[in-house]
Amino acid sequence: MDSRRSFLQVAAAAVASLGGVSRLFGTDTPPPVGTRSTRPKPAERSAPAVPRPVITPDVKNLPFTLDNGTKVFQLVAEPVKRKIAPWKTIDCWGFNGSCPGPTIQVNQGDQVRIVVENRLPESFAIHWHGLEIPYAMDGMPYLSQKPIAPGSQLGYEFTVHQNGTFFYHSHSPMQQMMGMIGMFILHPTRAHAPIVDHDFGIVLQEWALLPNNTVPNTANMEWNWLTFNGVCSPMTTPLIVRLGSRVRVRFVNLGMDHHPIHLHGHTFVVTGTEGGRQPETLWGPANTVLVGVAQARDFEFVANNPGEWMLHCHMPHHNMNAMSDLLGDRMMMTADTEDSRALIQMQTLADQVGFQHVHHAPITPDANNVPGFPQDAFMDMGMDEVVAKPENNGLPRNWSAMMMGMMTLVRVLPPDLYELVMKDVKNGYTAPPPPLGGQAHGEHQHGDHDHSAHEHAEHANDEGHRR
Ligand SMILES: [Cu+2]
Repeated sequence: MDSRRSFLQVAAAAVASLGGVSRLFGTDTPPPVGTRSTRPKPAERSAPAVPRPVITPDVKNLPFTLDNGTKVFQLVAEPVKRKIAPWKTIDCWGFNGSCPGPTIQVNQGDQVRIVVENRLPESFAIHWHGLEIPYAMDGMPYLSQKPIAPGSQLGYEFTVHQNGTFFYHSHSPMQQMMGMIGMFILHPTRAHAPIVDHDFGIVLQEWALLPNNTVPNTANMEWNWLTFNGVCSPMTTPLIVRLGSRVRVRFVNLGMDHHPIHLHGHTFVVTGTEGGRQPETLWGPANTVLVGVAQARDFEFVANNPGEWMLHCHMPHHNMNAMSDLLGDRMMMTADTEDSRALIQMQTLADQVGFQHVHHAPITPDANNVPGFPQDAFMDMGMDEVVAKPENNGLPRNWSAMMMGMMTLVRVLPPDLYELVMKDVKNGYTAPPPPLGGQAHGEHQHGDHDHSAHEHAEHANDEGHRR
């Protein structure tokens, strides 16, 4: 049996079984859960230490050429169309066709030249956030330089002597809120101990988008679309890690709000800030880290607990989309409505994208008579097919139903499954999501609003919903 088949069989069996994903990992020899291993073993301290490249899911790296030892990057500021959700493409600004801009990765001690070209309709300058570089390179319009006019370019050149998680951004506030930010990773000359096996970076952004409008309202003070690396969950690409590995995740925030980032199932230590590596004496245990505006936070943990773990901003409205009342008519009503009306809204959305609206979790027969209903009942909207990609292979059916806004998964996979998923990623193989459970599902559309709440509840139970 080839490995692809065996993986799919394992995954399908796991999804079919009650308890779903826990079966995927087996229970014979559970690894130690909750153990903190922040102290490196002696062997790790002396190991050869070339830092691993950082992976920024859904955002590419900026390539460079070498000019007599100088790393030369071409950074192009331009309008970008970014699909932030399957039914929402926005007109933002970014770099090299990407928002956030592509990730720049260099090594401590590198001589770097970044040629910045302006293809925007207005002038701008670029600031290297946190970098200790000559004043002339600081990117302050009218102070350290003239603004870069549309159609022109400017080279910034400096030597990096720091290491850590930094970012670059336009120094003009409205341009920032149009998306003009990117990660700038400065790798240390030797990897920090304990050495990490996986290193990820995520840019936090929020957007104010009026209904049926594609241009962010940069002057707004409330936000209705929240993104990790430019996409809302479930479009976010999961972080795939091997069970037992040490993982670093880096966050940067250039928005108008703070984001308490929370990881399920593990305890981490904050090992770095926007100022670089923190001394080990400051590594207190945590599972949530507040990433304030203009800040960076790195945290590390040992992925010793197998599962599909959520990593998300814990601000309730930040792990949802389209929640704020930007016009008189709310996009999603959470009060003064009832089940069938709420479901029509969701079905309308599902029809736009072209996916089947999977039925929501069970509700009581008298739900419509309970003040406050519905709250989250109508919001689960599985769209596994629409967001299918190799990194999602093997996830249980309808996994995407409650994934929204600033959210992703850390998939802590045992070695065999890890290898299979990574092989799929390498080969670009997307497994078809498992079929919907229950019969006659396809005929049961939410557009039929004469279904009673009782029928809803029964049907949801038929599907063997996980919740
Ligand atoms: Cu948040």
